[in-house]
Amino acid sequence: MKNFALIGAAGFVAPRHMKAIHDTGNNLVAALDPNDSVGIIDSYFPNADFFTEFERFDRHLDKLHRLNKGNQVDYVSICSPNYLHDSHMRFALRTGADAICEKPIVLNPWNIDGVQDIERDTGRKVNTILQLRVHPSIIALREKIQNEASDHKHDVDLTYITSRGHWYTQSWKGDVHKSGGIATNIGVHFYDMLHYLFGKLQSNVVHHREDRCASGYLEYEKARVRWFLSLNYEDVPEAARNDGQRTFRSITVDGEEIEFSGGFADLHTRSYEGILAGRGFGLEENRTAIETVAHIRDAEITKPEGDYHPFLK
Ligand code: NAD
Ligand code: HP7
Repeated sequence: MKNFALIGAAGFVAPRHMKAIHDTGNNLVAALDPNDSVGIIDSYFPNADFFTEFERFDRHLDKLHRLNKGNQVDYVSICSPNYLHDSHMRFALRTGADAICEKPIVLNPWNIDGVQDIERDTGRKVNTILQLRVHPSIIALREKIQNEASDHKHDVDLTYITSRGHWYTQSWKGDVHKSGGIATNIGVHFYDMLHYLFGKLQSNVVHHREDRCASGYLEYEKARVRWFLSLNYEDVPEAARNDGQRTFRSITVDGEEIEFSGGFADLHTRSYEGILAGRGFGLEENRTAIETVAHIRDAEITKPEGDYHPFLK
């Protein structure tokens, strides 16, 4: 049984980490969050220690590491806002633990280099949560593409609409300096997935970019991709809205729909299983996705001419 500590325990995604730690048969020994609304811990680990101050959390983990052999923390799970990830990963590694860090692992590619230095210094490892890589439909599609005899490029349309209310823009998620913006905070999942499926990134053009919606064109070794990403309920297609849906996720490959909108439950637990078995995705595996989002954040907007997504009115 491994010991875990958790940073960002009061947030939206933290319970998925608590469940994954619990369901893989491990123990949460300590949690940190400046916000003390963390009663959810009792549902999984009623004996976990909780800290609202970083310094007390640090002292506690240090004691476990140095004085309490056998009880040291093996993994620090990081669920804090995106711009704090690199700092929290450094803390985890220096504490003598491996890190399991939420996406996006960092905001800019050069942040990866800095954390890699600490990995080398400490001999510890960073793992990331990129749960689409463990989604059964995506794994099946990857195998199919890898077994193809020819190297032709597929035509892919990716539409990812996940409605968020006004709160989103007011929170750290709506602040580009803290979240990286919509393409970094939400889109990173599918840019990573596209790279995982279709190989090296060759071209990255942005047609539209604002706080709640972005769109563009990406070309990979094995695909040409028109993508559209939105947080606006009005962008959910009418038929889906009439079915009561607030989320619309679609990938078509050469006009054929890949069923992947279901199957999102429990992907954190699947990710933890892989990490615990030594198959976690590390810093280097994140580089393409982080380069992609950093470019989308700052790229000049190109006037759409040919390859723009049909939802871009
Ligand atoms: P959130 O705002 O709900 O939670 C973040 C938590 O971090 C808050 O409780 C906040 O108090 C805490 N926090 C802020 N500063 C801190 C600090 N210095 N030290 C410790 N804790 C601090 O956000 P969220 O939606 O839970 O997102 C957390 C992370 O998880 C982000 O990186 C986000 O991108 C990622 N996320 C991933 C998925 C996924 O599908 N993989 C889903 C949601 C969020
Ligand atoms: N929701 C909240 O109540 N609070 C939140 O902070 C977020 C959502 P889904 P996930 O928004 O930051 C996705 O779209 O898949 C509500 C991204 N992950 O299924 O869990 C929301 O209004 C993630 O990387 O959300 O998370 C819905 O009612 C990103 O950080 C419900 O929760 C996160 O949005 C479920 O919403 C975010 C993927 O797209 C895989």
